[in-house]
Amino acid sequence: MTDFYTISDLLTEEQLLIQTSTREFIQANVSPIIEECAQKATFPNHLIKQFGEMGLLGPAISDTYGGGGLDYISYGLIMQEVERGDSGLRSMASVQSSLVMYPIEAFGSEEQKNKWLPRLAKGEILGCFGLTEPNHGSNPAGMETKLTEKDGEYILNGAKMWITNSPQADIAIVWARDDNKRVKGVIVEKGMEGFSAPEIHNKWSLRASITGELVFEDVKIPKENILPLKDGLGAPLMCLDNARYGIAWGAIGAAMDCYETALKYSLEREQFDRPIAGFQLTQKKLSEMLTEITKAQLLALRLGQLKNAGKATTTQISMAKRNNVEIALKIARESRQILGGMGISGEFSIMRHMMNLESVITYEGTHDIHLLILGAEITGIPAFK
Ligand code: TGC
Ligand code: FAD
Repeated sequence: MTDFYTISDLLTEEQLLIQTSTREFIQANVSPIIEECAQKATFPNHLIKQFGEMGLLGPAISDTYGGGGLDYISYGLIMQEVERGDSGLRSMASVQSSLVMYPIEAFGSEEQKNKWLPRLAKGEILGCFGLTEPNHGSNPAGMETKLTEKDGEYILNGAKMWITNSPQADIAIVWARDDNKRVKGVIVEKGMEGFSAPEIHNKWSLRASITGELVFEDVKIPKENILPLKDGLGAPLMCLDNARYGIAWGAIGAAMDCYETALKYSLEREQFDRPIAGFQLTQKKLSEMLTEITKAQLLALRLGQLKNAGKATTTQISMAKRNNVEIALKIARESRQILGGMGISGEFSIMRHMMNLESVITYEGTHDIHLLILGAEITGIPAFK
C-alpha cells in the first residue's frame, strides 16, 4: 500500500477499517474477473448487490434512507479502493451514489426518498444520470430535452448520450427544460412507454462498464416523478460536485495499482544482468510517480476535510479532479513503459487502467473545462461564456 507520507495516521479507526475491508473485497471479488469482463465488454452484474451488501452504494447518504451515513473521507477511500480494481466499477458506484441517490436525497420528496433510496443502497435496483446530450456535452446549459405540461400531464421528449449504466438501469435521473425554460430533474422508470436506452458499443475505454443513450419519445411522466425541491442548472451541477469529488479520490486508486505493479515488475525483471529497477531512468519514473501520488493523496485528504466541513467549493473540486486524473493517466502510461511488451498484456492491469482513464479525464467535465473553471475563478472572467 503506497502511503509515503503516512497519511493513514490522519485517518480514524473507522476510516481505516472501511478502506481495508473495501480493498479486500475488491481483491477477492473484482480483481480475479475484471480483466475478462473488460476483454469481453461485459459488466459483472452480480457485483451490484454485493456492492450494496458491502455498503459501497450511497455510503454518504443518510442511514435514515438506507445509506451508510458515513463522512466524505470514508466515501473517498471507498472510491479509491474500488477504482484500484477498475474505473468502470467505480463509475457504476459513483453514478449510483452521487448522481442518482444524492439528487433524490437532496431534491426529492419524502415519498421519493422512501421509495427509491433503500433499494438503490442495497443494489436491488440500478440508476443512471442523464445530463449530456448529443449536441450538448461541455455546455449542458444548451440542453434540448423538454418537459412540457399538457392538460395536467407532463411529457418528456429528447435524448441523452454517453450515459453510464443506462441500458441496465431501472431508473434514470434526467435533466430537462420545462415550459418556463427551468431545468428540472425527472425520475424516468424503465418500461415507461416511449422510453428506450440503447447501448453504445465498440468502446476502447471503460469496457467493463455499460454505456448507452436515453431516448424519450412522448414519455408520460407522473407529477410524483419530478424532483420538487430544486430546479435550475445548479441542481445537476451540485450532483457533479459530489461525483467529481469521488473521482478525485478514485483516480489515485488506479494510479497506485499501476505504480505498485510497475515497482514489483521492475524489481523482478532483469536486463543487462540486473533488475531494471536499478537503472536511473526507471528510478526517475518510479520516484516521480510516488511524488505525484503523494501530492494527490494530500490534495484529496484536505478536500475531504473541507467537504466534511461543508466548505469544499466547486473550483477546489475541479482542481483535485483535474490534477488527480491527469497524474493517474501519466502514471499509467509510465508504468506501461516500465513493463515493456508485457505492459500491453491483459495479464497486468496497467493497460486497462490507462484506457479507462482516457474516459475519466473526459467525463464529469473534461480536463480543459476544469482548467477553465479554475481560470474563471482566478480572473473573474469565464472563458466559456
Ligand atoms: P453557470 O452559469 O456557472 O451556472 C448555472 C447555474 O447553476 C448554479 N451553479 C451551481 N449551483 C450549485 N452548485 C454548483 N456547483 C453550481 N455551479 C453553478 C449557478 O449559480 C447558476 O444558477 P442560476 O440560478 O443563476 O441559474 O453555468 P454555466 O452554464 O456557465 O456552466 C459552465 C460549466 C462549463 C462550468 C458547466 O457547464 C460544466 O461544468 N460543464 C461540464 C459538463 C459536465 O461536467 N458534464 C458531466 C456529465 S455527467 C458525467 O459525465 C457522468 S460520468 C459518470 C461516471 O461514469 O463516473
Ligand atoms: P464536447 O463538449 O463536444 O468537447 C469536445 C472538446 O472540446 C473537449 O476537448 C472539450 O474540452 C473542448 N471544449 C468544449 N468547450 C470548450 C471551451 N469552451 N473551451 C475550450 N475547449 C472546449 N454524461 C452524463 O450525463 N451521464 C453519464 O453517466 C455519463 N457517462 C459517461 C461515460 C463515458 C464513458 C463517457 C465517455 C462520457 C460520459 N458522459 C456522461 C458524458 C461526458 O460528461 C461528456 O463526454 C463530457 O462532458 C464532454 O462532453 P462531449 O463529449 O460532448 O465533448
